[in-house]
Order: sequence, then C-alpha cells, then structure tokens
Amino acid sequence: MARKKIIAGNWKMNMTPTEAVELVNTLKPLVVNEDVDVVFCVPAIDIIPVMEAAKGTNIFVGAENMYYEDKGAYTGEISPAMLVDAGVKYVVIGHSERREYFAESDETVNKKVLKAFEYGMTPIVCCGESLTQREQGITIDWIRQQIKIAFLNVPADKAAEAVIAYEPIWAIGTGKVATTEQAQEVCGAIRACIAEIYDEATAEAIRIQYGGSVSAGSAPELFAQPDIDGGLVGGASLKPDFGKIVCYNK
Ligand code: G2H
Repeated sequence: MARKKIIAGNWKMNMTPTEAVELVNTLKPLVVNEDVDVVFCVPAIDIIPVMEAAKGTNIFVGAENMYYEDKGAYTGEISPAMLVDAGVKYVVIGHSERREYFAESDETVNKKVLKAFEYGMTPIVCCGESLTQREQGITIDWIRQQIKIAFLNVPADKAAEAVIAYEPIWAIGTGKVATTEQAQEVCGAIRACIAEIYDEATAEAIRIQYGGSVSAGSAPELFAQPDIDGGLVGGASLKPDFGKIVCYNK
C-alpha cells in the first residue's frame, strides 16, 4: 500500500498564543489536501489554543518536544501525559536544535521515542549530519548510527508507525536546500537501515520526511522522490506558502 504523505510545520520558538490562533485561521482553508496528513507542531503554550482553532479541520496538532519521564520534579519540562490529555498526536523528537542547544543525545532521543509510543503518540524522529560530516563523506554512517540508537528496543509494529525526519543541519533555516538527489539518497539509506534493523515490511511502512529550507518551489520535486514521504517545514510553515507546500500535488 502506498504510504500517505505527511507534511508537518515546525513553528520552533515562534507565535504567541494570539498570533498562533490568527495563523491557524489564515492557514486552515489553505492546507486541505486529502492525500496528505497535515500536522502543526507548535510551542507547548500554543497547543491548546491551536487545538481549539483547528477543531473540525484536517489539521493534527503536534508538540516540538517532550520529556521522557512520566511526571515529577523536572521544572520547565512537559510530560507525555500532558500532551496526550491536550489531544496531541505527533511529537518532534531530537530536532538538531534540541541536540545543539539543549544537549540532547541519541540516548535521550531513544528514551523519548520509547515514551512517545508508550503514550500512543507518533514520534517524528529527527536525524541529520553537519556540513563537516558531509564533507568528510560520513553522512550515511552518521545517520545510520542515529537511527539505530533512536530505535533501540522499539518493536517493529511501533517502528512502522513512526515518522523519521531527515534534516541536514547545513540546510536548516539557511535557504540552502539539499538537492533532490542528496535528500533521496539519504532517505533511501534510512529506509534500508530500517529494513536491516527490522524487515522489508516495516521499512515500506515507515514514513520519512525531508526537512531543511523546504519551500513551495522545492516541495513538489522533493516529495516526488520514492523515499521521501513529505516534509518537516520550519520557516515556510509560518506563512501562507505552507498551503502551497501541503498542496504540492494540486
Ligand atoms: C528544519 C526545518 C524545520 P527550516 O529545522 O524542522 O526548518 O525549514 O526553516 O529550515
């Protein structure tokens, strides 16, 4: 069965609750595409107002992060139960900005992935190489290692439901989108890695996004690649252009 595309906005640390509701109201008529699962991953404080504003639409609301413990003395963190109670379905795990500024490691990513599944959420598991790693020719080895650790102890039936976002760090917010060939090559290698860890059926089912300066111009070619099942979109998800990205095939 063909995989359904999944296109997610990652708002990062943008949009007050008031601005968030305005943005959802602007975008909701523009992001209707029955061929695509549409997700708005928003700051924690925006989740409930966005959920309200998106009621009755095709928009799923996602979180940008969560902690891997159930509850307790972790000041400033948000728990999986809080997200589930608010109606969150998807959660971004291990974005490179979390790894760079908040010391997230492959090991904490794995703990969060396991916890998201335990609570019935779908993790959007991020991976990606730096420019230095690409220039050293170790991109695929690096990504394979990130994937293998992220999915440690995740059973095949859960892995099949996961979303992986391949985001080359050098392409994030830089306007420097990876070429279609570069993006397809790595997404294909990720699928092969999943087949190795699990089996062909799991690899065929898992959805793999490309992220990194995706725009309305680059989306159609990227999303037409055999191993690219959509995108994780930062800057462009805050603009009406996100509607064009979601409707890339119209
Ligand atoms: C990569 C992406 C969204 P942008 O971080 O996850 O952001 O599209 O702004 O490069």
